[in-house]
Amino acid sequence: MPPGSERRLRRNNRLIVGTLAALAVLVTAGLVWTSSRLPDTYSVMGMGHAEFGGGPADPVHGGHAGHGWDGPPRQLGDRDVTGLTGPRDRPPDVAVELVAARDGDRYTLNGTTPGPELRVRQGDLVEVTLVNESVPDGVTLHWHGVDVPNAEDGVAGVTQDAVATGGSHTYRFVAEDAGTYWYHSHQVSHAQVRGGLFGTLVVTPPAGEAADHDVVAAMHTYGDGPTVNGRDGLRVDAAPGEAVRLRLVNTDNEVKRAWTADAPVRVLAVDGRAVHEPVPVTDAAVTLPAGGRVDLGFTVPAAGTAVRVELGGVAVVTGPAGAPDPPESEPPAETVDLLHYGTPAPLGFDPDDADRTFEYRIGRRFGLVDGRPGMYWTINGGMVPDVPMFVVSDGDVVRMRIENSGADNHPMHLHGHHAVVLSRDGEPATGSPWVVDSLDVGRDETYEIAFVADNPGIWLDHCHDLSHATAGLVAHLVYSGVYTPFRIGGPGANEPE
Ligand SMILES: [Cu+2]
Repeated sequence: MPPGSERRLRRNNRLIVGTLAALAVLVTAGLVWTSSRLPDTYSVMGMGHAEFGGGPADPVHGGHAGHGWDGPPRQLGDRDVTGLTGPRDRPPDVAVELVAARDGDRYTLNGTTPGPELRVRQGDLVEVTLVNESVPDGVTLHWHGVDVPNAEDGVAGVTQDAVATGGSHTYRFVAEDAGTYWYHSHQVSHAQVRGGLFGTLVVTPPAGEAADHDVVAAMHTYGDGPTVNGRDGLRVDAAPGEAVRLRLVNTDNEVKRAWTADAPVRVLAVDGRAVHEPVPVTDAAVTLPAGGRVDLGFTVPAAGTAVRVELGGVAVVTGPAGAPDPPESEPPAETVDLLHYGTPAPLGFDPDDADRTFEYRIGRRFGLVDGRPGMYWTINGGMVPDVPMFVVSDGDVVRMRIENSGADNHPMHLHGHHAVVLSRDGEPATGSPWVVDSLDVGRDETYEIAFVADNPGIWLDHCHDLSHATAGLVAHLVYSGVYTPFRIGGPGANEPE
């Protein structure tokens, strides 16, 4: 062989090897990309991996690892979500129609945002008919903090199909627990909630317990800054000596603080659950996680001055008509620590005798989801769709340790249940039972919570910073034997986050 052709051959070989290597990289990247693609439609029943928390496994949710999750579940459960409804066999005590509409980035219910304030009495059977007039992506209503039966929970693709334009859906539930709640769409919620598709819901206690003034204040940021009930401030006329219950609702994605320099306040309730023996505090703020509620109690000063409750850029002023607005006050350095506020009371169950114990460890890393590279949240090390499905049985006492090692806070919201906070960073709770449905887990914080699994269904357990939820911070709690026929995507174009 002439020396020149040997060189050419070596060159050609190098070229072939180089081409094959480049091809291998491309094919690998392509496979990774393809395997990260989410199916157009899938069931949350089949996604991720089941965790049993030390309790018995369940054949319906038997430890699968994401294989075939775009197909039907391996075995149908004996309890279909659609059967887990509120009472259908008697007339409602309260019937409301809410008509959803979209105009640009703004969403309304019955022409307003927030939607109408719903006030019902404890024990009422509530019927709400949601009509979608003009929201192209479809809508649902989730009753945030109300432990409704699963079929009434309003999560697109999990408990129902999103209501398409021109359609309607009727929700029915008994308002069993007095307290402050809110409702919002759980379809494309990161856009719809921020854009205004929400309202407040108050369940009033039996007569005799009411304050002289019972006021709801929804704290919401639209495109153009903070508002209270959609306005730039709220004024309530109240005489000296009168008692006020101010129900704060944080409908934003960020944690909020509220405070006043004008009167001692008591934290009467958190997330719709009464605080036991709340003491008056001065010079301390209360915090509200995204989605959380706090009821403040105070008395209009005998001197006839007004009380200005600061909500961060907006305020609620309560006082005699004509009394001047108090000046704005600086945020106090102190914050009411609910871990030690109020006094203990029986929980009604023993968290030390748990049937299941789960970890909910939140992290963050680079990855591909649905072919899109980016930073994504992880739960127990897995990235969506490889997130845990926490499996419980009816009546279980459940403990959960929520650990946040990320650089951001996460307002964790468990649907369908209230949980009691046991500890933060190992420090035990010593005050009133601190009962929540929305708990802000700050950066590098760890909380232990416990609850009783007393509401069968399949429930979201997710971050209520809805921009985090869209980036994968969503897991599910499922009861043994429960099955949902609904699917993410599909004919309903369901997209809960
Ligand atoms: Cu978050």
